[in-house]
Amino acid sequence: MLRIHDYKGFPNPARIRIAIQEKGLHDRVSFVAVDVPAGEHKGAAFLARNPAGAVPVLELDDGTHIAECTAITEFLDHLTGEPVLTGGTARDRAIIHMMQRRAEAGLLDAVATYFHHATPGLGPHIETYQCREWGEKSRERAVAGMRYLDQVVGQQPYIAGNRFTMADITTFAGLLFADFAKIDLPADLVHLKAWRVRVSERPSISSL
Ligand SMILES: N[C@@H](CCC(=O)N[C@@H](CS)C(=O)NCC(=O)O)C(=O)O
Repeated sequence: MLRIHDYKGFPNPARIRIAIQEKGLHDRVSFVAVDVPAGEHKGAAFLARNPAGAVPVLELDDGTHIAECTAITEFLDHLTGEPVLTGGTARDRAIIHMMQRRAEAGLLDAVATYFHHATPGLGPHIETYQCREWGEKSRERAVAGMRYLDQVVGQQPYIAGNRFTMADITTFAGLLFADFAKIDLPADLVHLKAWRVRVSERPSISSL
């Protein structure tokens, strides 16, 4: 049995929950709740699993711990069936990783930086260093990221091409986090809005 240490409802954990559903792996995974709002992820026991102090973390039967959603998604995608989320050919894999990283750095992580630096974030017991200016700048970066991704899905059905992949999952989680942090999707980004409606209908996402 694989164990996922996470906190249900948070955006990065959502990435892995979507990947598990897409791959039909729900029967092979159990979830271990980490009390992130209480700061459990910054305690010694959790830091031994992931020194970055962040969820999700995948724990294998042999005790190996794998952090970072891209790495966990790679593992899950190769565990069973075709690697549909991370690509089968060198070209597809490269494009999916490139687009995933653009969505991650340009949207999801930018929203996270705004949330942790320019809002109360997870509270003073966790947000021990805040730089408001960098937080506000990151909000602008997140909106620029939305604009870029809107152009992308104006030209092709999904973020990395013609199929739903890990890059779509990262983008969806970025928009989820933007809602939570109260960064509105600008009204004129009609392509990204339509894409979001479409991917939200996937069982992996509608069942979140
Ligand atoms: N790059 C990491 C990001 C993980 C991350 O930041 N997770 C958030 C939850 S959405 C977290 O644990 N935050 C706790 C904190 O910032 O104190 C990944 O891909 O897994």
